[in-house]
Amino acid sequence: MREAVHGDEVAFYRENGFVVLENLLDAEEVARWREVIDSALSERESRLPLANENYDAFFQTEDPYYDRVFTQKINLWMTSEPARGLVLDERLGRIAADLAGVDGVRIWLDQALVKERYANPTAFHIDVPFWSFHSDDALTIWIALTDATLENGCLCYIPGSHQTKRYDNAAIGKEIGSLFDVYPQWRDVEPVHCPVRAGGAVVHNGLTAHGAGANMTPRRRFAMTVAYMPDGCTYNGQQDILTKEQAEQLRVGDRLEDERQNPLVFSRSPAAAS
Ligand SMILES: O=C(O)CCC(=O)C(=O)O
Repeated sequence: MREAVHGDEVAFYRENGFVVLENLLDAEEVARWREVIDSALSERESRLPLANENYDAFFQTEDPYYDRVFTQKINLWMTSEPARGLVLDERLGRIAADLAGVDGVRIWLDQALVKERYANPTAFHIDVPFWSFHSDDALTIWIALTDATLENGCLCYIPGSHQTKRYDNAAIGKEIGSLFDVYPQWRDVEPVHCPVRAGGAVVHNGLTAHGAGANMTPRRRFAMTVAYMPDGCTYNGQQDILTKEQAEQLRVGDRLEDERQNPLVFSRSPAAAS
């Protein structure tokens, strides 16, 4: 695994809100990730670690269109020991912290996102407004476990959109461009498509507008993603992927630092790391 990001990658990321990291994993590592994540997926029936009734209504509602955007399984690190070993890798956390320019990061969530053969496109959206904290520095490392191509739905970004720093959003629904009704200033910005070979990754800021095309091939596009929040983020009152019980116990402004839910993956502080 690549252990570091270069200065020009950091500069590109900060300016554009995304960056492509080719060869993050080598071929052996890709094979291992694919095997581990495939097996974690087959052991997991529900989208989240517990049964649906423990979560927000969104996760209990059937939506046949959304289900055909991707197969989405969240927080596999909680239900698969081998997946935990891969997802909570400190080297990925360091890359996240270096790109964001923060001292430490906690995991917010992981997601396997499998765009099945002939799956629907992913409508443009931004990520942080869905989540239980506000931060301009949260980010996702999206790792391609199969080649992600223009034909099968590689990611696509509106460059510089993270600099708007607003938390209004659009649903990942049938209208792929409804985010541009919320942010008309982005409608005419040329999107940047980011094909990436298996083992490569794209990293995007949680406020960067992004989407993906349909999978127009008879093969699945397989990605594993890890989303990080800077250490010190606080609860904003949105339940998102937390259980009802967790949400009831949290007050707006509480730090999200429960090691069972949001472990510290990387920290520059020797005290926190020990
Ligand atoms: O994989 C996709 O199609 C969308 C990914 C995405 O929205 C994300 O990782 O934030």
